[in-house]
Amino acid sequence: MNFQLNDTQKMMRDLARDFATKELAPIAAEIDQEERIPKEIIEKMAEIGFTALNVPEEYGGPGLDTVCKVLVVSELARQCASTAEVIAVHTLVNDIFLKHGTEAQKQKYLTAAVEGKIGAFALTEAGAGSDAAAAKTKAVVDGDDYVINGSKCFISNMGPTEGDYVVVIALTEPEKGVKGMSAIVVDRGTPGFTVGKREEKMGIRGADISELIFEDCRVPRSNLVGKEGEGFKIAMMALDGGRIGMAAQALGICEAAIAASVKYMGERVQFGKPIGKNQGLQWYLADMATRTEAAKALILEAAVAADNGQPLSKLAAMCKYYASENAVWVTNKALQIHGGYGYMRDYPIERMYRDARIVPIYEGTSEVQKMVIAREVMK
Ligand code: COS
Repeated sequence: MNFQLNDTQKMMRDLARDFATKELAPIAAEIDQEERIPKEIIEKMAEIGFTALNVPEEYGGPGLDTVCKVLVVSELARQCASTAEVIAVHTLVNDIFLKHGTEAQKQKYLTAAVEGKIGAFALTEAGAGSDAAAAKTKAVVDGDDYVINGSKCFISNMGPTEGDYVVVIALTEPEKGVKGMSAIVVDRGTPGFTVGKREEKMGIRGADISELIFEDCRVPRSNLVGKEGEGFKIAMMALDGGRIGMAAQALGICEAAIAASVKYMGERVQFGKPIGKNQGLQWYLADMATRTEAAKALILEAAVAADNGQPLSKLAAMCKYYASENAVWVTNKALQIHGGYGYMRDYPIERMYRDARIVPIYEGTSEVQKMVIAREVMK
């Protein structure tokens, strides 16, 4: 497979690298400690097109491909995994409207994305994590409206004041189970929709992850995204694409951890020589680099498949599984290379280690990815 980047892809990678180095690197530790991404960062990302990466030109976006998304998300994650998470999830939401939205929804939400509004996607519930089909939130038809009742948890891109709209997966025909689920968009501020607890997390602390509560939340039936009963499939298709974004986040964290390790191995002197002279640590580095390069190849293969409209589930699950487990492994090794200093907040490796730990969990655990992969392999 040819992974030669075209000029647009190179330009987006360089743009993201430049932005992340200048705007995110100086405040990444602060974002982590304050548990907040400054509003100006989102505004600046909107200005250079990162909130609308996959929005077509007719709606005011650059209409970029999945490879560009991978490059941008991984470059952001090199400096700040929280910020990368916002763009990865938001791009997934754009994708839902692109693939399933009505023209009016595209006009409204894709244009909003260009302006820097941020979207969320709500599938998970307290009793429906890996078993997404067990979701209980209901949307009952009442005249021209849906009335939504239920709650969602661990929802990215929705905070006390951040996040502008959310695509909610709810049962419109509960008796049909998974085939009775529908996707419905709800705007912040809709009566009956409140953002509950913002989670206090181990890593990606700058990113909003919250509980969403729907109490007799009334939205017009025109807020249905796709057809009634297609919600679960829409969610699964969105997650296929989303998982490539999460894998890209993992990749960026790995690349940053490797760079930090190389730097530290050159600086740190023990037993009268830089620790990088020790073959044991060089072998750590060799494994970290090899595995990360393999993850990158798998991610790019999945991204190219997405762009070519090829079947995605298996490759998306493989790259998410491999890259996310690798991020935990690589940051663990990088922390070990840093020794006691790696455990301290003075060095960014401590944050990378915590940030990496979520990736094998969200948008489908590694165990779910293996279910998906095995099912596809056995077909
Ligand atoms: N694309 C399109 N359709 C899909 C699909 C995909 N990737 N995956 C499943 N479907 C369809 C199936 O084809 C099936 O429809 P048909 O009966 O018409 O064929 C339907 O959806 C149900 O699929 P399945 O029987 O595989 O559902 P399961 O309940 O067994 O669940 C898993 C499958 C485990 C893969 C799913 O629940 C999952 O991904 N869980 C993790 C959820 C997750 O990632 N959550 C993270 C948070 S997101 S906010």
